[in-house]
Amino acid sequence: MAVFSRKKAFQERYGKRIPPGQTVTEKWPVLHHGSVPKVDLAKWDFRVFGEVEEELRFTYEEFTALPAAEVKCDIHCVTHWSRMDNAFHGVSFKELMKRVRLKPAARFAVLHCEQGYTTNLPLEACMDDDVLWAWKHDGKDITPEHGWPLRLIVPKRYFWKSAKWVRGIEFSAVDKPGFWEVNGYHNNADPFTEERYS
Ligand SMILES: Nc1nc2c(c(=O)[nH]1)N[C@H]1C(S)=C(S)[C@@H](COP(=O)(O)O)O[C@H]1N2
Ligand SMILES: [Mo]
Repeated sequence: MAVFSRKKAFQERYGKRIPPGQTVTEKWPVLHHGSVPKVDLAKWDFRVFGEVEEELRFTYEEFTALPAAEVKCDIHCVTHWSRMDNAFHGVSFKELMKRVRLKPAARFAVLHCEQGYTTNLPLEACMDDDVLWAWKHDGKDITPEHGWPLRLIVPKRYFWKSAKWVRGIEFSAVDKPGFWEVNGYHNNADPFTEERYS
């Protein structure tokens, strides 16, 4: 009964913002493959490479000094939970791209993370206004298990596309399915059409 009425209350509050097959939670579950990396900010860098005229490298200080942006968004995990109204702070994808000179062949992005995790996105999905390189959530530093010191946030896709502990982006002429994408998850990952598994 309690569960049912909570569900109804969320449905009334958020309506069509809840994708099919999702249940709203106020907690923030932790999900990933492998262990939480120990990150030394002095050695940390962020690399831009692949189909670019010139490779770029940022230290943490340089990256976090780029013009900041806030994104308010809902998180939808393929394991059926959604967390509504998250406030992330960081640098927008578009802001970073002002510094990147792409080669004409670049059509896809591969996010490269600590410990070899990757995920892939079409470039145009990355260029959405709500895509953010984030290090704060609801006013506080993102915790290490949620991806500190830097994670990508891609609100319009299931959350496995939101790479934690990200260390670089590769631009590519061809799509390169990432860790979960080669392990049975859908390549596109739109929560509203339930693109969960391939
Ligand atoms: N580097 C890295 N990022 C990752 C993952 C991972 O295994 N490694 N898992 C993804 C998956 S499957 C999910 S559901 C979300 C979970 O993010 P959260 O733990 O902050 O909820 O992170 C995504 N980002
Ligand atoms: Mo996930």
